[in-house]
Amino acid sequence: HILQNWDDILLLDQQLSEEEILVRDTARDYAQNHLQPRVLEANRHETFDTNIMREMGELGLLGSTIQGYGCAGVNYVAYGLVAREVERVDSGYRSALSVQSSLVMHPINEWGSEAQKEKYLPKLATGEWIGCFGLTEPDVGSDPNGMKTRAKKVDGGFELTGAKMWITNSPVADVFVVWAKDEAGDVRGFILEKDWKGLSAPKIEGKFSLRASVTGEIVMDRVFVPAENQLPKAKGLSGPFSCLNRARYGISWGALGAAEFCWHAARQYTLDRIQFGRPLAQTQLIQKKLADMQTEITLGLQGSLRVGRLIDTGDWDPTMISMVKRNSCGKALEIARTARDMHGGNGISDEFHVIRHAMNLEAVNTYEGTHDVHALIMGRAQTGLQAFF
Ligand code: TGC
Ligand code: FAD
Repeated sequence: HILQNWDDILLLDQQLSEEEILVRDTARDYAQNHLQPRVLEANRHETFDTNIMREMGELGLLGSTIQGYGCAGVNYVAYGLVAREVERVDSGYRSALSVQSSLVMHPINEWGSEAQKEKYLPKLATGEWIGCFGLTEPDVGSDPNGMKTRAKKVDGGFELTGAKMWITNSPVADVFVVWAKDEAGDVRGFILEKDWKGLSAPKIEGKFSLRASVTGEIVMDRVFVPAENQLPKAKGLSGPFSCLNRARYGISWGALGAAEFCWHAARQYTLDRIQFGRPLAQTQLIQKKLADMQTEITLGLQGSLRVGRLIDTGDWDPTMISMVKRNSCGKALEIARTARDMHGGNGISDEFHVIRHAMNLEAVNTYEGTHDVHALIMGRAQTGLQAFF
């Protein structure tokens, strides 16, 4: 039999290099042995242990695609495999990894000066410094071009005023990559640091999703930013969007990791649970659900792998990323809800983990471009007509 593992029906492992498998296994070992044991309490009490960043840094998981500056320099397939393993445990932990790597380290590496790279990247790579990314505002989410945050030119730099909302890690961040419009109306990127005058990052309380990840605001009241802290090479929305491309790609793998957890849990639960004198897994309805889960996850992973290979060879376009981000998030959310249902009453207990994944995936389906916004991006690409407004 070629098919050794029921959970790898298209032999994905065969498509990976030795190095990719090594990275994947390192992340899997860490996630299963060091994240899984903490997640229940973290989710219950809405706490994020910042040591996790240091631990990920030690393993080379932060900014892992960057060459130099203490980063591992692996390919985008390996980055995706790591996201899958971390999100198999919790989407909130993958969020922390995505933000640090794709939304904070990537823009500094891509758009920053040499001095900025040398100052910030090594400490972000080890997790000594935690970063956050401020694009969304209270009145501006899907349409970031409408941002109100302003950067006013002053002697020696800029003065930033505005508010960012729903910012992963902002309450614990040392480094803030913030996007603001300058006096000419161009979107520009700035690196701010904790405790600068006029800068605060209050925590958003009461989330029912991603409770193991800390989310906050960024409030800027005439924060002075020295000229050397402007990202010199980013001008226009392509600056923040280039970060989103990478994070969205990682999410396309990550969401499927969460879905795999839910699929495996539902399979095992229905094998073990006897009703009407036989395992639930011996009923047609349950087997159909398991078959649907296997199909969506397996095809989804093939899509993410293909996009990863295209990113690695430079033959990619953001529309492909919209497709896999949208597909993985929508399908994973559906799978998590179905797995929750298949666990019956136990499915609403956090000790079975599926309800946590389902709640997390609600946010994952919304952030980094909502499910419908990605449909509009794809629709625009194939018709040439924009339907946003
Ligand atoms: P549009 O006219 O399409 O483009 C403006 C400029 O940007 C360029 N561009 C891109 N560049 C690189 N990659 C992409 N994906 C790009 N998309 C557009 C474009 O070429 C143009 O450049 P230029 O030089 O000609 O000016 O802009 P639009 O305003 O019509 O865009 C509409 C839309 C819907 C596509 C866009 O605004 C969008 O994607 N909205 C969704 C917003 C979003 O995803 N926010 C995410 C916030 S961060 C977050 O959620 C982090 S959660 C992380 C975690 O915890 O894991
Ligand atoms: P809106 O844009 O107001 O959308 C509301 C609804 O309207 C959605 O269903 C949407 O699909 C729909 N809609 C919007 N436009 C259209 C249209 N033209 N046609 C049809 N339907 C439309 N942002 C950051 O910058 N940094 C972060 O670190 C970050 N982390 C986050 C963490 C969490 C837990 C969450 C929940 C969000 C985070 N975000 C972050 C913000 C996230 O990116 C936004 O929530 C997301 O982009 C959607 O914006 P919005 O919430 O304002 O919704």
